[in-house]
Amino acid sequence: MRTPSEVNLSADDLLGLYRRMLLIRRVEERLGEDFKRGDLPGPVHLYIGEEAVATGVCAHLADADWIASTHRGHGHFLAKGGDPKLLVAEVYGRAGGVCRGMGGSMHVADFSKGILGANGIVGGGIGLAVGAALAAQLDRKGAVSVVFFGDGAANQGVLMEALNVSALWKLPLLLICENNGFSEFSPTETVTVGAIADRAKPFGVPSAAVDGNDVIAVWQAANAAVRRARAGEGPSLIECRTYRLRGHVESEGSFIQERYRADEEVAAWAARDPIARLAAYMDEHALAPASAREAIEAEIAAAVAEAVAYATDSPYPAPDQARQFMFA
Ligand SMILES: Cc1ncc(C[n+]2csc(CCOP(=O)(O)OP(=O)(O)O)c2C)c(N)n1
Repeated sequence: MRTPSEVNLSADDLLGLYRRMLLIRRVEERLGEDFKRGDLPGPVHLYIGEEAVATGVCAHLADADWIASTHRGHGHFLAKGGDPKLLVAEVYGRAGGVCRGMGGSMHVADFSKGILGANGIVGGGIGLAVGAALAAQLDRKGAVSVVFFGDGAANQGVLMEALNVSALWKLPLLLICENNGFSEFSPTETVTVGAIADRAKPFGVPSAAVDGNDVIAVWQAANAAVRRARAGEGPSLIECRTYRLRGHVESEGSFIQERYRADEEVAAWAARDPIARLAAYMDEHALAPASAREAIEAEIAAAVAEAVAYATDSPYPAPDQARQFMFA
């Protein structure tokens, strides 16, 4: 990691990144426990281990900017400023959820926060984000559009279409690939050839490959790409190498018996946990006392408890509403 003088982030900025990553982590740990108890109405794909990507990118965004997300979308929602109460209630399937409990984990969306939604279609967010980038360009207010997608989604043809049209029209778009080494249970190298970052090259789109478990590295790469997009210079692709510390989906133990990754591999990535790494960086450079992080931990524990209480108190949607709100 770099020295603080090389990093244009204050101690408060770093604590802000720490707070956001920890919020994602603690909310999702709770959802994982809820799933294990059988309390959730559907499956959840947890983002635990990948928090630095959404956090480092969304730190540059305002409500007027857009993001489109994936089936692993809770982290993007929270990083973009989505309300944890509305997220948890949505995952619980309650009427107080951000989509009235009718979307669930894979469809958390909040247009008032610029969140176009999680997405059950692998690669589905890419086209949505191109559309939002075109709208932002036509609006001329300097907004940008960001899509998060997995390494598996990088093999969908829509990525090439997005690179082509966004380069041609200089759209304010960030393509953020979260390369966590797997598509479901297939190691990336068994289904993907070449470096994903290189896919931008033939289109003349700048690209970078960064350590996706280093929130400062992600922040820096996203900073350059967002500035470029806001200046009307067009799209960028950033490949963030990261790892999901949990399964593909929390229910996977019920349908996949064989091990698809070694304990040593999981342990090696756990040792590169993005949250612990940022804490170690702050300690190493005496940027914030441990007590500041303890206060954040307590603040987040309270926020998670509040979100769970709000969600638990919220009723299920009325059955006769099942076909309402489907079209706008
Ligand atoms: C178009 C489409 N094809 C297949 C699936 C089934 N599917 C769900 S998640 C997934 C793997 C996605 O891998 P990746 O994009 O790398 O994201 P990750 O789960 O690793 O975050 C697949 C194939 C789907 N949801 N949509």
